[in-house]
Amino acid sequence: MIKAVISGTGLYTPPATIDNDELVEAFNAFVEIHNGQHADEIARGDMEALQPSSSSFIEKASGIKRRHVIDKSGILDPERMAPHIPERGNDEPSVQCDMAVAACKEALAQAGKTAADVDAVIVACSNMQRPYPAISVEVQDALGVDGFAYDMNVACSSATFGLQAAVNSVENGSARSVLVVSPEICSGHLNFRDRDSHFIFGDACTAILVEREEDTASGQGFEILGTSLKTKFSNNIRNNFGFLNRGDEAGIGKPDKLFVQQGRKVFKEVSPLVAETILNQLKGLSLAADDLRRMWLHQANLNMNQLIARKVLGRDADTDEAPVILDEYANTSSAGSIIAFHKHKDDLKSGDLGVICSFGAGYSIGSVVVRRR
Ligand code: CO8
Repeated sequence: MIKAVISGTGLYTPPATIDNDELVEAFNAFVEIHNGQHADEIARGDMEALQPSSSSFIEKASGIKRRHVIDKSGILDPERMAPHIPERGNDEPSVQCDMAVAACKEALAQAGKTAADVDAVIVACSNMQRPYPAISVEVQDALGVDGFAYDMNVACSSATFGLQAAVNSVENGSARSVLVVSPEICSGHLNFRDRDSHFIFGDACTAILVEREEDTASGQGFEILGTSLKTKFSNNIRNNFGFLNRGDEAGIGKPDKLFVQQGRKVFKEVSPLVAETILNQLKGLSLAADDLRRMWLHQANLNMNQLIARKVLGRDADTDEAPVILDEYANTSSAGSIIAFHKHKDDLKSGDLGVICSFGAGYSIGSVVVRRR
C-alpha cells in the first residue's frame, strides 16, 4: 500500500506590515470624515455616528498585533480603505500565481525535489482572483509541472481539505506527489470600514508537498496518520460576492459583498465542535490527547485557540504546545494553521505526534494528525 507523507512546506510572507495603531489611526480618520459628511443626518437621528476603533480592544479580543499585507498604502488611506493592487495583463503572472510560486519553491527546496518530481498542483484557498482559467493551472505552468491541477475552496479549511485530496491522490496512485498551495489575499475581501472586522485578516501564502513515502529519505518529514473533515452549514461567516451580483443592481455596494460574520456566535459554536472533532479523531486512531506533542491550530483568535486547547487537553496549553502566529499575521484564513506548522515543526523529534486543525466559514473543520518520521 502506498503511504503519503508531508515532505516539505513553504511560506510567502508579503513584506509590508500594518500594526494595530496604524490600522486604527486610518480607521478613526475615516470615521471622522464620514461623521463630518453626515453631520446633519446624525444630528437629526436619521443615522448613527460611527464609533472609533481601538488597538487595545483588538489585541485583547483577538490577540492580533499586526498583519502582513500585499499593499499597505491603499488600506491606510482613509479616503480609500482598500488595498491598491493594479490589474495585470493576461500575459503577466497573476498576483496569486506569484505568491504561490514563491511558497511552492520553498516547499520543493525543503523536500529536496524539483517541479519534475511533482504530478499535481491544488490551489486551495478562500478566494480566487478570477474564476478561470484555474489559478492552479497557471501555477502548474509557472512551475513547469507536467500533470494536472485544480482549484478548491472551503474557506479557512481549504488547505487541510486540500491536504486530504492530495493524500487521496498519492495513496490511490493518481499522482506521485502533489503541491497544496494557499495564496490568501484576505485584504482583498475585508471591509476596512467595518469596526467589528477591520482588524481580523492579513495576507500570506503557504505550500505543502505531499509525496509517496518511498520517494523520500527515511526520517524526512511527517507521516499522515489520519485526516478528519467536518462541515455544518452556517450563515454566521458569509461573503455574497459572486458572479450573479451583476444580476441585481440593488445588491451592489451592500456590505455582504465582502466578509461579514457574527464573531461571538462563531466563537461559541465552532470552539466545542473543533475540540470534539479532534478528540473523536484521536479516539479513532487509538491515541489520547496527552500523546500530542503539538497542536497547530487555525489562527483566527487567541482566546478561541486557548479554549480549544483546554477542551482537548483538559488543561491550559503553553505556546510550545499550541504555537501562536496570529499575533504577527492576523487571520490568514486557510494559510494560518499551515504557517504555524511551517514555522514550528523542525524541533519535533522522531515519533512526536501533532495535529494540524483548521476551522472557519462553512462551518468547516479539517483535522490532520501527523507523526514526525
Ligand atoms: N474597537 C473597539 N471596540 C470594538 C471594536 C473595535 N474595533 N469592534 C467591536 N467593538 C466593541 C463592540 O461594539 C462591543 O461593544 P458593546 O459591548 O458595547 O456592544 C464590544 O466591543 C465587544 O464586541 P464583540 O462582542 O464583537 O467582541 P468579541 O469579544 O466577540 O470579539 C472577535 C470579536 C474578535 C471578532 C471575536 O468574536 C472572534 O474572533 N470570533 C471568532 C471569529 C472567527 O474565528 N472567525 C473565523 C472567520 S474566518 C474564516 O472562516 C475565513 C473566511 C474566509 C476568509 C475571509 C477573508 C476576508
